[in-house]
Amino acid sequence: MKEQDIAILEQKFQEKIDNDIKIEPNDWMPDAYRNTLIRQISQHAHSEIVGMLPEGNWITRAPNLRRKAVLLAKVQDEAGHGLYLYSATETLGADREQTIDDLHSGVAKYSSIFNYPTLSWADMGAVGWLVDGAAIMNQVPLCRCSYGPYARAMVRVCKEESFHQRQGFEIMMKLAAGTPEQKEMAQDALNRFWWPAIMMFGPNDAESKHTAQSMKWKIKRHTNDELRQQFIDVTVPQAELIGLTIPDPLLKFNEATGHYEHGPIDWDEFWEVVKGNGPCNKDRVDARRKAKENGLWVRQAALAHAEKKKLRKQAS
Ligand code: FAQ
Repeated sequence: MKEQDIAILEQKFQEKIDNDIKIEPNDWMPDAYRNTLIRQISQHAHSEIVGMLPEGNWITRAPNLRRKAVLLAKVQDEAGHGLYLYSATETLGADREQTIDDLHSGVAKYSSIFNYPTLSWADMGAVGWLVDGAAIMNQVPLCRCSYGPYARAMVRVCKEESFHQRQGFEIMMKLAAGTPEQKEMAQDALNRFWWPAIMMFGPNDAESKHTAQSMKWKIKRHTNDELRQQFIDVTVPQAELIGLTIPDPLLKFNEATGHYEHGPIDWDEFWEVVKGNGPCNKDRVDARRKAKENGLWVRQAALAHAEKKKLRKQAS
């Protein structure tokens, strides 16, 4: 295609975006837009799937049947989210197996938060309250993403995440109102998960290499720092309500701006975790790699069954 023709297509594409018309799989789109979406959506899918591991760790040890059933359902929801998102990457022409192999080989990223261990039952509360809470803050605007299949997948995902956030908060609320040991457990979980949850929103705006372009394409509707601030503003009063302390001595409410100001974020820790050097990176990727290897016979059996069914149908 001539350069001039591409320029016209790009202009029409941007006009559609500026007018809030969704881009659908068969529409023309610039390669860079397609690649940005494949990168973000596949990393999002990997996060959902790897995100099952820290909570899956507690299913067999949930304190009662009700908690076990709820946690099991939540972890299963995360698997569903991963599957919608892998399907969304396929609408862009990505090969699902390749994207999964990219996770296993370390080429593709997934959210830094899932490289922290879940050491106590209270961590199930902290993950639901803070991690799902941060995920919703980031994902509600994605329901208005310019790419149709991603935006539509996010509508259901957000409904489920909001249930997850409430179940996490309810665990924390109960523990915080329990015995001194239970309250201490809840506080300890908050101490360990607060800063990693703050980091989930990604590098600060000055360091974020993709935000400007992604906002122009309306893939992202807010910057990383805007969403991080919204999350802090919403979450601090929730902690106060249940009598827990945010582990940030510099946190203070600014009457003039109506926002909380927070202490410095340890970006060295964030980048170390993103690079693969967090406390659980190796375990997480190993677990996913093993799941693929151990599930090979199931995939082969399903394919053989489908093939047999097809042959039987052709013969009849
Ligand atoms: N961890 O230029 P930016 C969940 C990377 S789902 C690791 O700002 P962008 C559900 C980034 O990829 C949680 N890497 O990038 C659940 C880029 O590297 P690249 C996941 C990170 O894309 C709950 C580089 O840094 N949510 O929790 C992180 O514009 C409970 C520069 O960054 C999504 O994926 C990080 N935290 O903004 C499941 C939502 N942050 O790719 C189980 C969709 C940044 O060039 C239990 N994604 N990086 O090699 C997004 O909204 C965006 O991709 C951001 C990053 C905001 C994550």
